[in-house]
Amino acid sequence: MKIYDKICELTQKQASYFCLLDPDKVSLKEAHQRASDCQKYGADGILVGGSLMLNNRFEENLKQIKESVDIPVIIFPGIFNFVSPYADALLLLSVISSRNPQMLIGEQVRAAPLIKHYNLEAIGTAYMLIESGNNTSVHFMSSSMPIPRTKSDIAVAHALAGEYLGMKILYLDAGSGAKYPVPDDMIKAIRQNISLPVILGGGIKTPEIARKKALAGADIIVTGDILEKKNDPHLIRDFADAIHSVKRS
Ligand code: 1GP
Repeated sequence: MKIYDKICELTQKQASYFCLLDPDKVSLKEAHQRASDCQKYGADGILVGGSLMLNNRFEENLKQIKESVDIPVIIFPGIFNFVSPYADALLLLSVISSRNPQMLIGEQVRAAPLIKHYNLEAIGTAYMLIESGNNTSVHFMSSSMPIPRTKSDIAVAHALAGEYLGMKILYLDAGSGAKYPVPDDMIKAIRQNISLPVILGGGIKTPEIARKKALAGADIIVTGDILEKKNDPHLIRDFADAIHSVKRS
């Protein structure tokens, strides 16, 4: 079964929880334990990636993560140096909130031949960056202006464009370590207008906030930064339980 189909199946029943592991922040020694904890404590999938690549551990790290779990391991590329065969799939992001051609199509053209070479499942993803109250790495690295947090109408227009362009998933991101996550009313407005699965991340600091975002209509909630800061695997369980309590049917 394709990972995309698994995601659709999973999110039709209840909201889902993905952990983000950034190879720049996870040492090779830690990779196995961190990934196993994600699965053991209830995550439905693992995203691997970040805005930069500060060392050459990415591929080895990804391989260890993949070998440690049965849940989907999906590359979440800040830049497309992150293409590797040691994953179940890759989110082929186009930063549709940007007007920077490199992030809209340039990076994807660089990545496409390797994706083909590795026969990797690429999931076309409409990625929208939302104002977060601080300057996150992805804001800076993508040289793009985020959508203002009070402008749900602009966000809906972008989301509709992503759906009409045939993208398969929408990723709403305030950026890793965001001061404020994507607002509930923006999520609700998008949910009322599009049918694509919605992934939401950036600045989700507590299970209660995660649950609220799922209730507002996000299908998959992602946490990265808070897990690194707290370094407590039981927090994964708390996030998973809070998110899974939001049923869809
Ligand atoms: C960042 O959406 C992810 O792109 C996760 O954000 O690291 O703030 O949880 P955090």
